Amino acid sequence: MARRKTVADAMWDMLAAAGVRRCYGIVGDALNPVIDALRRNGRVDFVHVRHEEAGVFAAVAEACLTQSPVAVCGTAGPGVTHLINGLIDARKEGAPVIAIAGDTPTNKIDTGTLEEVDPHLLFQVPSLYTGRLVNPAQTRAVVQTAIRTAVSDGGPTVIALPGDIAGSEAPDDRFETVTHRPPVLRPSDPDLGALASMIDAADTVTIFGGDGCRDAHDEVVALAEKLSAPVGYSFRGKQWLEWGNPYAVGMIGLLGWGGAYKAMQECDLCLLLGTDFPFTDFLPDKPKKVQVDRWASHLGRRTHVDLGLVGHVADTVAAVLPLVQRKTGNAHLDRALKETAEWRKLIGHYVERGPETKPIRPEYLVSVINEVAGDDAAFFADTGTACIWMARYIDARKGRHLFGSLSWASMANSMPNAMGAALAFPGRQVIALCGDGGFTMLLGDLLTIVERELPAKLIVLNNGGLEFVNIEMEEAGIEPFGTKFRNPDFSKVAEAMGATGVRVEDPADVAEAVHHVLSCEGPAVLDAVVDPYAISLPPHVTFGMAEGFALSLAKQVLHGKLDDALRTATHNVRLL
Ligand SMILES: Cc1ncc(C[n+]2csc(CCOP(=O)(O)OP(=O)(O)O)c2C)c(N)n1
Ligand SMILES: [Mg+2]
Repeated sequence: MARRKTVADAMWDMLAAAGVRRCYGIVGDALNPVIDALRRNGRVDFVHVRHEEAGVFAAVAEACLTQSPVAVCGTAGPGVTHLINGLIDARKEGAPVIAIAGDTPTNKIDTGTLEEVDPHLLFQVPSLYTGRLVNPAQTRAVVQTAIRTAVSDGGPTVIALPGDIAGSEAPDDRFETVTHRPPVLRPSDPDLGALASMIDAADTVTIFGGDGCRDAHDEVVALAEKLSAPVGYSFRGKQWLEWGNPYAVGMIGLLGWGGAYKAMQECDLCLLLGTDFPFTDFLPDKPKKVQVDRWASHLGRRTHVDLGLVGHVADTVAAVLPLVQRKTGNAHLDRALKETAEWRKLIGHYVERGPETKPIRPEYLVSVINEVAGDDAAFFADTGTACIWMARYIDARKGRHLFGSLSWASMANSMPNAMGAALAFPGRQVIALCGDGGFTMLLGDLLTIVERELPAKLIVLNNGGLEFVNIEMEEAGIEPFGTKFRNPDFSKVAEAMGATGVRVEDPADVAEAVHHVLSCEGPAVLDAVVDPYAISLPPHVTFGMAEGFALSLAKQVLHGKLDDALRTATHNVRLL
């Protein structure tokens, strides 16, 4: 007699039909019938991770890079609580991650039984939708809602599934799901007219773009060309707007560089395209501002806007482009481009002097990686100083991806992010810039990378401490405390775990070590012993905070005086 479908079978049918190709997690108790059904289904690859959180970071990267939903799982109680940090990251990154949370057997719910936790309460913070599947009759509705919400609203959803329900017979139903392409989304004609009038009325326009420019490169560059408008970008916007764009003028914020900050302050009209940039002190007050975003809730929440429009950036810019007049003056654009070129030269100091500067400067290391890496490499940065080096020294190119825990800013994201990317894009070069604190936090999952023979290249910025926090403390006038630790030789750890391990301590060996690690087969760890006193700034220092310190680096960098800042930093004097 043919085997009857279980609830878990039906769930996997629907998830696979929705494009789920992988499920990361750890099995056990309530999830056993779920994993049994996954095995029978055969269309979803189960990636057994060593820590559920690593599985979610991998899923977040995979989901964001592929724009397809990815599943994770954790089993009742502690297994599901391990998912939480990663799921909040998914929420902040807008990643369609569907969590299958093993739940208490239905005959024990609300009795305080072993490992019991209320999924509605637990997932309240990260999840866009939590369905507790306690009756097989709910199957299609709960799974369908979890899929559609994750994909269309861009974020994590949860299916809480007790083992007894997962293994019970599915009802007669059609367990299919339909997928759709993103709809065209642009403002109404009168609003487009208002946007065109504002653009025409402005002598100088600056564009600032974020992640919403993902599919809008050509449209934004065409608009910049017609308006002679400099184009600045957020960290997320960098990968979509920096390459193939003669109008690109860098980033704002404390990771910022180039002419973007001034160009935004000193224009008549600032167009904020697909950005929810949270560091409000860097957004301009003086010019008129228009914001275009796919999400209405983003409009006007970071800064006042004179016009806020709901739309995809590509659709909206394509629609307004024929309506606006070409601008003739180039002075505004030329100023911003000149300032950007000067910044590039300035931050090149670190690189030029790098080969003879001991200890190894992370700026030099990362710029060598930038040169050696391919045009389609996917880069990941841990929260910490790695983000700064990626923002400044890794060039966005057409085929590259730059990714991190950019809004949740969790540590330990980059190695598992790289794992997710390596699984999703076999053969692609995948490089993680790991903090030594971040790397050791989820180190166990190097074993997963090794087991899967994934060619992820893990660059450990071995600075012997939580350098980012060190700098925060120094900036705040607090004596750094609790930020230093002792590291093992990570190349030996890597070798013991089955990966290639290389350690580099002398700047003269950096180029060879990077070449070797990036070109060897399989997983590799480069243990790079770097200068712990490299300049880096916490992203959340505000103008107010920075201005509290007479010689603060932050203040000087905020005012575009990186060269002065370097001179006042004793550890950097030798670079000048
Ligand atoms: C899970 C988590 N814990 C703590 C923090 C606060 N935090 C932000 S950066 C950082 C230091 C990171 O150290 P490391 O990974 O060594 O990178 P480094 O800054 O030294 O390059 C800490 C503790 C965080 N963001 N996430
Ligand atoms: Mg560190």
